[in-house]
Amino acid sequence: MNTPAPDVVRSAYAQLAVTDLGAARWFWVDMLGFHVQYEDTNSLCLRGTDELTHHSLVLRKGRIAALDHISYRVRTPEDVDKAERYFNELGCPVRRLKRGEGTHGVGDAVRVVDPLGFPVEFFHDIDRAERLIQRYDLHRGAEVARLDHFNICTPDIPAAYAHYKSLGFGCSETIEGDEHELYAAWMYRKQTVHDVAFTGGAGPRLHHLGLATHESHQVLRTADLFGAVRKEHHIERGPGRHGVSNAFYVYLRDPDGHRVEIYTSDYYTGDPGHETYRWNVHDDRRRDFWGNAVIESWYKEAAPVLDLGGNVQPVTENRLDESAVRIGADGLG
Ligand code: 4SX
Ligand code: FE2
Ligand code: CA
Repeated sequence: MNTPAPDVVRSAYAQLAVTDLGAARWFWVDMLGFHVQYEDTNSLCLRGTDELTHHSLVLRKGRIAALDHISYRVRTPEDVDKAERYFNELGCPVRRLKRGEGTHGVGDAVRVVDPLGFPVEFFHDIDRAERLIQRYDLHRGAEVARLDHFNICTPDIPAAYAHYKSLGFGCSETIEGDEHELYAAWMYRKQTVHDVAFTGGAGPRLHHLGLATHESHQVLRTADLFGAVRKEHHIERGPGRHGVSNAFYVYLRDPDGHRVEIYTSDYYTGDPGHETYRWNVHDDRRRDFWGNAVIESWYKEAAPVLDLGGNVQPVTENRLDESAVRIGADGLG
């Protein structure tokens, strides 16, 4: 394709449809410690302690629990035009939204259904927010600092890799079979392990949102907090240490089943020529560095995604099933 790709800065926010805004508020605000930046009867705009833009998570009331869209910030206003041309040229559904027509706090934006079937937004302009980094008096719960990444389920990992590669993303790590079949990949624009990662599975579906905390004790504290209020069933996997990314993690499910990862201590990827680190799918340490098994729900369950008209996108079944690999930390067998 000749049309230049937009210059993506980072994964910026996700908008989730939730069925009970009050229950979602308990989970994301009271337990995880997100700050409420804006609120009306149908939605909440939330941000972490380090975020200087209006929100990194939007919860809006919906009939079913689903991903409304993921959103990337681009470097300049002209990159929004580039995104519009780029996805038009790919033949994708594209919609331009002026300030006030889309999500609260966000300016001129383009929403597309990308070639993988995901609802994705690109914007540059967004309202600024007050610095809360040192407002320790306001930090609560898991003390989430910022959005780190999106993890999406797709049946065709090589196609997802190729699409994001053409959008200018680097690849920090992969999981590969003996013949280098691609089971999973972690790709970035900002200088961390990832802005987006692909999990093999029926798709398009949202696997999880990754939220960064500063320190590993906040991951442990998160698990302790859910145990303390007898809500331990919201803890799905971990705490543990990932092989891929080296991050310390715990996965939780919100009241609608949306999965979130509390994530900390990955590494810098910004040097030119940063090399991809390739894990073999049989390496027991790849998904949990201590070799703890991944549970089945983590592989199989994910949230539906919506199209630009708010309807659920149909899914395609996956090709390679990592959970069926007999040796390894996934150890379902
Ligand atoms: O399970 S993995 O160790 O492969 C992994 C999963 C690594 C980093 C992540 O953010 C993740 O969700
Ligand atoms: Fe993750
Ligand atoms: Ca094991």
